[in-house]
Amino acid sequence: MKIYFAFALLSICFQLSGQGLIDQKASHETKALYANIQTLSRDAIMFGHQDGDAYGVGWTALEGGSDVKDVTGSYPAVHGWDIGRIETGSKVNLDSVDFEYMLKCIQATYSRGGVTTISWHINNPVTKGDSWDKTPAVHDILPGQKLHASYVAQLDLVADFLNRCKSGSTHIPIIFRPWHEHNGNWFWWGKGNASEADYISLWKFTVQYLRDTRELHHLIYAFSPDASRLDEADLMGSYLYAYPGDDYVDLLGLDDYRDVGIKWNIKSPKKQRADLLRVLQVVSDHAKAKRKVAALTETGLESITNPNWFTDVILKPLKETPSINLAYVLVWRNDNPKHHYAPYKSHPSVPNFLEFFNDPYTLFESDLKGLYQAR
Ligand code: BMA
Repeated sequence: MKIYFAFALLSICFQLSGQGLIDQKASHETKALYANIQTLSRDAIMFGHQDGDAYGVGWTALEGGSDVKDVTGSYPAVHGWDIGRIETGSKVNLDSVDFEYMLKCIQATYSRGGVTTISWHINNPVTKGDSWDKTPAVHDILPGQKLHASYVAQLDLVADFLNRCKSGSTHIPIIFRPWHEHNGNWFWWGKGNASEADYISLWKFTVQYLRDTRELHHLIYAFSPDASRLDEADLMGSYLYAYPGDDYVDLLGLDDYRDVGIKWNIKSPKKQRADLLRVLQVVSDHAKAKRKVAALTETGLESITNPNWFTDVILKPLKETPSINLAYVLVWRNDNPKHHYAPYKSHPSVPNFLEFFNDPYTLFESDLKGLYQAR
């Protein structure tokens, strides 16, 4: 009897501590990562950077290179990549990152204890144009439709790459974030270019194919609407536009460039701060109610024109609002001096970024311990 109760208790504890993963066969490391980032989000946030290991301002494909590491001495905790163009058989992604190089970086990240997330700026399957080609295409690639077989062939290329994300015989857990910013109208899978029902079908098919058909069990699926298209009067309802359901999403994300100082937002910094916190509170609360993880999956101020951006716009507001619990905040890529979101050596925001780095609330790769081990 005692033993039975001990087991029951253990299983309840297990359920309470992050049983949100939609893949019942998720690998040990994937389950551990999910539970651990959920736990750490209670009093800290990991810092992430897109493409940061492949190039930065003034350099490209330098093994071990990273603007963030140059400035702080540590890699970011979260390493973002994009596999757009992999579906065409291209050897490089839409921003010229070599997929073999990407794979090596993903393996190196895992061996150091860091986290990898992957988005997918997939080309338009109807026109072969890029993601921003708005020609309707979602319906055509659904099961039973005329381009379905070619979509499956493309998904196979994605699955092949994800399947190669291994360290020895262990698959490296990946936060996979397809079909992002779908409530905006700028991508072919976005609102206005695809129906809500078709978007949901596409999401569900994609998950089922990768998880059940291709049997990939190292993926954490992230949903990430864009803040700029949410309805102020109905944040939660509009956030859940085209939500595929709790059985198809692990991580509730938000891409928010609007509330962090973007040029066209004429609201005062104080109002933007309030807007950012309000929407993140909704996402965080929703994740908690569903026992899932929340994150600020994309943000940044292009060229960091406010040198105190990292502490004033991100660190202080989040740290001062302990009810918002996010696993990570990821800033976009460092392409050139006019298009970069993390500092590089000699950038005026460096002292402020070091303050951000040194604050115990922010986690960089050097702060991470045992994320892939169950606690
Ligand atoms: C955008 C810009 C583009 C890039 C795309 C995908 O925000 O950075 O230059 O091609 O993301 O990474």
